[in-house]
Amino acid sequence: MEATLVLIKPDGLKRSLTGNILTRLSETKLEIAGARVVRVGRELAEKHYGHLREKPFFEELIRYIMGEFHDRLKVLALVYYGEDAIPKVRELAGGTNPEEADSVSIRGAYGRVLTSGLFENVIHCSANGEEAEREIKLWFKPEDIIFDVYETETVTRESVKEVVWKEKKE
Ligand code: DAT
Ligand code: MG
Repeated sequence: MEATLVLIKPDGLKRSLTGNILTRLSETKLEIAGARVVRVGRELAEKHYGHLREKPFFEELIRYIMGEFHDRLKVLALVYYGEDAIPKVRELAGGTNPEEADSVSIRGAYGRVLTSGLFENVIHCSANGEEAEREIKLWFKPEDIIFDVYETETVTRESVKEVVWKEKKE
């Protein structure tokens, strides 16, 4: 059993593809173990795509995942869990370049290539176990996932500031 990270990217959200994508992913029979709507700041974006820092399309990729091209400043982040979760989702997602991806795959059906050359490919999914662990730990806290997909520990922190719901005064 393994976990994989899926992101529905800003183009997927803007074009109302969430339902279609989740339906396609349900074909895998994998379990959704976590889900968050996330506003992606530059720091998170650059960490997520850190392995592509040297690529000529890096800056555009960062702005894309931050939602700057689709006036949707968010992504939907999901953790799928189950047997062979990583290759199952990868296969359904299709190749990185949507023009070369299998036409029945999610990226093949819904992705496109911009004139700049950037691949707007609708979803992200982890490529292998090592990346899945790094990415899931970047996007999720242990408490946001319904089971411990990786080892956890309990630490006590003094004077950590936390935003909580304001109590209503009757
Ligand atoms: P994947 O998303 O399939 O794991 P990746 O990790 O190599 O692929 O790249 C991350 C994203 O960067 C990818 O989804 C789209 C963009 N990208 C990758 N290679 C590209 C290229 N040659 N030209 C334009 N965009 C590219
Ligand atoms: Mg990748």
